[in-house]
Amino acid sequence: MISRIDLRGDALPEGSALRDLLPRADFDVSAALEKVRPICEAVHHRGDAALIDYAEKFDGVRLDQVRVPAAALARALEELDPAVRAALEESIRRARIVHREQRRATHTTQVVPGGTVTEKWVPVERVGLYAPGGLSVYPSSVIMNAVPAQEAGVGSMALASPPQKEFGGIPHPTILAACALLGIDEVYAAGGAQAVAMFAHGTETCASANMVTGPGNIWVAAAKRYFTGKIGIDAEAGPTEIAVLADETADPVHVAADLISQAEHDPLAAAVLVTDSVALADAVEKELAPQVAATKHIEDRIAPALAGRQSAIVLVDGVDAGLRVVNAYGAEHLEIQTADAAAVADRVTNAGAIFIGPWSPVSLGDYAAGSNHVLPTGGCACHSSGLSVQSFLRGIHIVDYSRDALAEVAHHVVTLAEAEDLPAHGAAIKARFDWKVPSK
Ligand code: HSO
Ligand code: ZN
Repeated sequence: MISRIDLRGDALPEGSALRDLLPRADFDVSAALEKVRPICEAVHHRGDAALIDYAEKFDGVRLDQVRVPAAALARALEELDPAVRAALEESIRRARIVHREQRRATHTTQVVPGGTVTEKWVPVERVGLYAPGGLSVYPSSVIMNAVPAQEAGVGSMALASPPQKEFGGIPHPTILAACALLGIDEVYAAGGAQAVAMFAHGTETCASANMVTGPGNIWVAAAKRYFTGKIGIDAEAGPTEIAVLADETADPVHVAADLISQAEHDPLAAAVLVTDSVALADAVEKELAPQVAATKHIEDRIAPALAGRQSAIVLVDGVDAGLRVVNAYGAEHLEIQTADAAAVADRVTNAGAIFIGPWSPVSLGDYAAGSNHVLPTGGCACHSSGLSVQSFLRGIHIVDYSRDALAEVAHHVVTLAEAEDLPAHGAAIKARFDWKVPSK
């Protein structure tokens, strides 16, 4: 059901050589780029008409309009199961507690007397949020995208999600209900690359956005890449990943359940156990079969995800070697199920999010820890972080120097301008001092 990679015995290789030994899914966004190009161009040139045509082609439903009427949002909230509503509200409440504290204050640094640089943090003006509607209808992801944007102070936010034939062409009702709970009233029935194009260019009914965030399939990732530079994006989210670093103290029942929990997302999802305990590896493997058999999405997602080349049990010599492996891997989610788990977690340098000990499973973080579940995949945790308030802010430097403060540094500016053969730069300084640069 899951393969083994035995890294015991020999010394572990360094850096990317180690990473090459570890399992990972293929997620070739560049190959999808050419396919999304005509879609992006059609939405640019034909606007709503193109969106309506693509809804018919890809989602099998002919829309009268792309904008979802307010009444549909209100109805979705009214008809939402009260227990789901309570859980979503708690998830929103906890996410707000964490993300509110990520706000950044304006900060002024006095560089020299009379010379200051202030950094002020300004939210992106308008954000387009994407919520998938295929394998994954995740109102929790609407929360994880919207809350940091709202706490950052983003003034305008719209959401797009594919039209669902069985609901008469509106997006899935739980997505609409989540929007209503979050106060998002601008919602569009548009999916895939065409939804990203709608936000990037704007159409007759949807104003263009400065940034597009949210999970999606490979077409959404390719469209995000296509528009990068024109708009900001969160990340090109690939298939989800869980790595568990565990020793003989871990409970194999928990470890197996947690590996399966993320395999449930996608046949390309990755579940990786890194352990120095053969006894634990055997026990987890024994646990997997009955636990998989007892769950729902077996054939279509969990079994292929666990059997895929992206998943494995990796055997190592000790927790230190395990740390080297998980740091080379850079998992989206990393659980530490070892003795003294907090101290081990302290030594992790590459991960999207870390979950410490037996009572902090990834599922908790997916829904209700307060942390964000939009996290870097595919090893991007080695250079990027998950979604946060910071993702929606721009830091703007404000330079304010007095005459004396400029005079004090003028000769250095002129010298560097001359060294770069840019005399007009120096002239802009000299002109302010009657062309006689004060010397120090
Ligand atoms: N584990 C996914 C998020 C999610 N899980 C949504 C359940 N619903 C990526 O972090
Ligand atoms: Zn999940």
